[in-house]
Amino acid sequence: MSTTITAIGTALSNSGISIIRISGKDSLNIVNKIFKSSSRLEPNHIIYGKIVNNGIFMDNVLVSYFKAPHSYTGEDICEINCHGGNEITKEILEIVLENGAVLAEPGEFSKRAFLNGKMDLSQAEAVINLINAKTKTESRIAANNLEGNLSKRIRSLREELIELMAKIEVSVDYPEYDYDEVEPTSVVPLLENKAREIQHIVDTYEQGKIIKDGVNVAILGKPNVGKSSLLNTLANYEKAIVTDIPGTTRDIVEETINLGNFVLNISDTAGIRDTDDIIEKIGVEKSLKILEEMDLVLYLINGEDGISKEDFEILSKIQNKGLKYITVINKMDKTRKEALNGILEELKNKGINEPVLISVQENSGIEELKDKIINMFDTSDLDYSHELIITNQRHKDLLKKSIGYINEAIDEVNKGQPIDIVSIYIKKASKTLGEIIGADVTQDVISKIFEKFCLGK
Ligand SMILES: Nc1nc2c(ncn2[C@@H]2O[C@H](COP(=O)(O)OP(=O)(O)OP(=O)(O)O)[C@@H](O)[C@H]2O)c(=O)[nH]1
Ligand SMILES: [Mg+2]
Repeated sequence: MSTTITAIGTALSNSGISIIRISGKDSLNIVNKIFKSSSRLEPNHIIYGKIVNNGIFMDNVLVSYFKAPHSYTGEDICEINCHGGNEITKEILEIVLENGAVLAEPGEFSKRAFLNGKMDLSQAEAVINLINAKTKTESRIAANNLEGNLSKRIRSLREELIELMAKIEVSVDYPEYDYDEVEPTSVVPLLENKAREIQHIVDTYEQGKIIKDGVNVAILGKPNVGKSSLLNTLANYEKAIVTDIPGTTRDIVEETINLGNFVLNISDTAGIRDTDDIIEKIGVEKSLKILEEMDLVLYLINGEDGISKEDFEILSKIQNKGLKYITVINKMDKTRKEALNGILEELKNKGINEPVLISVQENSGIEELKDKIINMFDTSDLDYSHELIITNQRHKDLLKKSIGYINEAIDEVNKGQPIDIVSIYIKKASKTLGEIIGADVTQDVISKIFEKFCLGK
């Protein structure tokens, strides 16, 4: 980290101020070459002056200075607050570059903060989550993790495993001393306990993901059952084309709405049927393919036409994938009572969830449908200011991997293996937990994480 980096830290648009950040050992030198003021720059101070380049006055600015190691990156940092015009901001950045700084890569300030021990990896990831947060809840969770809530838990879990390993190693490596050899079965309760605690954190991911990304929901069903009509009603405007011609929707139509305290990412799909029309066929294939990414499927049946073999085929596909789904019977305004009873009976016999009855045309049953979705995914009773919630897939995957190793350690005990074999898996579990906070990560992982940051952070 011998270079001094710079980037614009604010969004480039006309605004009150823009900030150009400079980090590295030459920060102060560079600024002193272009900044003229009646006062001297002191650490932790911000002073007023002007940027002058080759004798030309450029802008009135405020410059702050943070001396290493007491700064965001742990290096010397200067920040120039200039007027927030696109041109002047870019010009000052150019001048800083001409005077010896190099352009920072996305996330490089935070990467340096991590490498200099100013924050751990999960905290750095919380920074990007805070920047990208779309809801208040998401911001609170990111802020908690930035404060180190996740780090603290991971550290304490890891320390307990390391302590156990130390006890085992002492008893194995120094038998001449009077340490009792650790009996393999004696470590099982602690391991089981840790696996449970980690699983508890993993379980928060489902809610965390909903808070962060919303609920992905697909409206599926045969052609002409009213899928696009339902999308339009939920969205409150005519997003998708609706006609009485089966096969109207060809490609996936997406819309995002707020429901309860989360976001619904709705995909209206092409009605599923066997067709020779090549474009419609591709649409039908897409409808089935997107199931992979869905948290919920609304399966629509046209009550007027009744339920068919194809409906059951698709419903059983949804069930086999273990997806959450709601069966919806639409066009209740046109559905006769006996026909409805027949459909209800058939659904019951096939073990399919009890349907919600709606008529998009008459706007009936829609609120009931919404309530049902809210109840399925509601996170309002979540105490996110106290509870630890994870929203990063990387964290979830590593936590699950560490549970896997703990379970392997328990298996070795059950197989009657000696304690030093058991210890190998405990070590792997602790190493895996370490990757979450960046204690045991490769350069590749670090680069991948910081690439996702924006420029200037
Ligand atoms: N009577 C009645 N007609 C409805 C209702 N909902 C939708 N329709 C009509 O059914 C027809 C088909 O509606 P769409 O929303 O285009 O159906 P779709 O499922 O998207 O059809 P595809 O895109 O072809 O798969 C249109 O003429 C709608 O006006 C309803 O609740 N009652
Ligand atoms: Mg449609």
